[in-house]
Amino acid sequence: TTRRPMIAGNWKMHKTCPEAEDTARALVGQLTGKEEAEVMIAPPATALVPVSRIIGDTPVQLGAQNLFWENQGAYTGEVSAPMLVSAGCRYVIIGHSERRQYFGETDEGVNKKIKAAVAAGLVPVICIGESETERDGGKTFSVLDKQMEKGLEGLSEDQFSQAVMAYEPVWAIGTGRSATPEQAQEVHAHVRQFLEKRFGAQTAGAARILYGGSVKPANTAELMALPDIDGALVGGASLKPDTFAEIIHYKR
Ligand code: G2H
Repeated sequence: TTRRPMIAGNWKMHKTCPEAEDTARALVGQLTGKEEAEVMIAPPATALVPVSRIIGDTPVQLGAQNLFWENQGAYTGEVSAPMLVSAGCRYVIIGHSERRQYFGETDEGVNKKIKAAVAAGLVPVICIGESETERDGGKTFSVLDKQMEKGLEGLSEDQFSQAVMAYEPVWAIGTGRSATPEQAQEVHAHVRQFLEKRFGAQTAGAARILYGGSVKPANTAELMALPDIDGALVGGASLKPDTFAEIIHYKR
């Protein structure tokens, strides 16, 4: 199976509309259109529409950072999957550790969000990861298994088929401390094994598993060289177009 790598930029709560437009424009200017990796950016919700107009039919894909699982209704402050589609999104990040940590997101909520995304035709980028205490306590695999079991509950092979997984060790997020390539590869192989048991060899072999957590130009190539790492979910280093373009062009 050949998996097209993916380099995704999670802008988190950064950039006003004009700042987001400038960044998107500069990023498009840095790309040749012949990138090996698929490129995705996830601006804050307010900037989705203006950024979508700028990236148009360039190779840059648009993603949202979150959604709510109902399509519409009295849910003040929330944004639904069909609304994201109408804003030009193809992807949506679901279950990021910051949402779990600061906004009480649970595996059950993640499960509903994945189903809502898929039903609307969005591709979910499903985040999982262990905390430092969990890793130090030898619980990494059991924590990830539980996140995947509950997060993917009731999902058919067909519903999962397009989904992207993202492994983000919480202790490596925004800390400058990245997982070693060996640590990351070990977990990615485990995630793929889980997917194989759950959905079969073909779907597991085709699934892209991204690594996230202090990815920067200096560590991208060695992470991307590993057999089960199919891309990166980049936070801080995706905010500057030159830096993000360096990551996208990691081979050179
Ligand atoms: C992990 C990552 C992007 P950073 O959250 O999702 O952020 O690259 O800043 O560690």
